[in-house]
Amino acid sequence: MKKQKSFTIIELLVVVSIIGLLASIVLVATKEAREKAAIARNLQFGNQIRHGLGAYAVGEWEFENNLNDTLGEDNHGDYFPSGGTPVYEDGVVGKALSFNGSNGLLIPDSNSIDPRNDLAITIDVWLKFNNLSNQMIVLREPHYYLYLWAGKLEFSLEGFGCSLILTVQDSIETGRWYHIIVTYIPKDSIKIYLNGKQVASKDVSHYTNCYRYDLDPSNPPGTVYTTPIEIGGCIDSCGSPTSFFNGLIEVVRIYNMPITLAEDIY
Ligand SMILES: [Ca+2]
Ligand SMILES: [Ca+2]
Repeated sequence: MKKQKSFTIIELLVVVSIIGLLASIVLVATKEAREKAAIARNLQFGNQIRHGLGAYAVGEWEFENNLNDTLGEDNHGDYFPSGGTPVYEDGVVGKALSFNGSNGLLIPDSNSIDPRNDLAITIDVWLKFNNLSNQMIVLREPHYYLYLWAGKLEFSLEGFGCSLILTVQDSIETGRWYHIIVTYIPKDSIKIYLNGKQVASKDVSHYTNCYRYDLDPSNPPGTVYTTPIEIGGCIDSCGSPTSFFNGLIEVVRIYNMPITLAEDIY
């Protein structure tokens, strides 16, 4: 008589756990593939902006084992604290500058970092947070500030005296790479893109009566924008250094022109 084959409970559990393990491997592999594809798309998009707006570059700091400006007019960075040694770690595609919560970078004032084109600005940053304390990412007094505040990403445009603040409501996590693009289209809108998605926008077309420091006759040309660009902290313009960034910044690119896009990058 033929003996009927059957699974014991233990065999069944082994089979189920193997299936579960295989499924989780596939899921992880799929998630990793998706994340890699998203990073590739964002890198490509950053390169397209660079290609399109390169002529309007304030500067590009890629932190490939140096603090040099690789696109603007030699607006190279000065490390803070001066005399300190920059630490570079692996980033998204190359090296990233490590910020430990007490160091930062200053880009000294020059005519080429001053605003023009009606204060138009586009900022493109890749970064990873170590913690979610309040911290500055990049700023230029009295023009723009990109920072993390109460766990939310915020951009503030100050050149109007109107304090135009745009907050991203999406949750921010530590240990994850973010590609952030902020663009201000003069007299039209401010937009923030996070990993390819438009996550915040503000219509500013009705802010027509705002005060502008650079148009005030009591501020002669050249006297308004004398500050450095500050990356990773409010180092120079806060009286005493504060709000230091803690994490990695792979690249910062700043342009004096806006980008106009459909709602999402992809
Ligand atoms: Ca880099
Ligand atoms: Ca200046």
